[in-house]
Amino acid sequence: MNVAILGAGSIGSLIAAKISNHGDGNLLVHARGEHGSVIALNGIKIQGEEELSVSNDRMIVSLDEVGLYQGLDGKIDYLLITSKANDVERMINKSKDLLHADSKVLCLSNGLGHVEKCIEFFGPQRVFSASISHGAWRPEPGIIEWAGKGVISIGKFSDGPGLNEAEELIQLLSNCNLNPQWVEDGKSLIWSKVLINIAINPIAALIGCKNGNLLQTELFELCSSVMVEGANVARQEGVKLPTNEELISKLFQVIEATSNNYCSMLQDIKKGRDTEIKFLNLAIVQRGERYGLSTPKNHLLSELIKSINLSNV
Ligand code: KPL
Repeated sequence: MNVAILGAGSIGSLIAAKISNHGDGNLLVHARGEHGSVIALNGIKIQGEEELSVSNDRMIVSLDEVGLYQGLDGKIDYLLITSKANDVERMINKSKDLLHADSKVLCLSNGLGHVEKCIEFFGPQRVFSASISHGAWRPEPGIIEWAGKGVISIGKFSDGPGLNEAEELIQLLSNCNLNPQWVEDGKSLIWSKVLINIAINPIAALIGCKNGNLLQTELFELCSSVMVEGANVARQEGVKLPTNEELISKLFQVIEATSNNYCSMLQDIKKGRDTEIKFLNLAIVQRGERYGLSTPKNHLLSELIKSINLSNV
């Protein structure tokens, strides 16, 4: 089975290292910057939850600055897009020649709209919905800290492929100890992760705190109300969600479980990178407008985060 991972930052490199150790086919890893160059030269080192070093001859590394490797064109069975949300569309456009008629595509990036983009490009019969809750970050180029074990959820999106077509990949990810799970309702899978991200990321990023600080009563109430605005929009879109109380209790659990993390949006801001706000809170505001639903807290947070991005320029 041939796998391609496009946009291999922390999460993509973690998956790549594990697959290169267990897979029996070709593995194409497309990365960029210093991280990409170090992987191409030395392979990937994982630390934290597991210690693992894989050499560069276990995979084919291609660098974004040079161009996508073409030697596996038409031969990739599973394409995993793991880039930042802002780069998903570019990764999709790059990958068209990699696939064959039965290839399957998953996008593990944060935010709304990626599955729809993949479907538009690759066709509904080739696209799963997916999300990931493993925690990973990069202390140095080429080195991935696996900070917390989570799951990789793969789901059916509308009339897309079902469990049978995901089984081979689920087996591989399970051999890799990456805890894959199948979810029948792929739409609520995407939204459940988005609701967590809109509630935690911009607030922790603006305060500059670890996720755990958001458990203080007033901050947690703010996070919860941001989440409920998002849930109202999701329900208007016909997404089946648990009650608000259940969503809020899930939010509490996620903040507790990730209390020592600096969220991805804060890390982006610290590194002067674009944030994913456009695919998170701002996407909630825009979708809310379509239904005449006002989402004032998501709107304010979006404006504040956008202004940080602008002042970074
Ligand atoms: O997904 C995350 C992120 O930082 O993007 C959470 C769950 C908030 C963990 O930090």
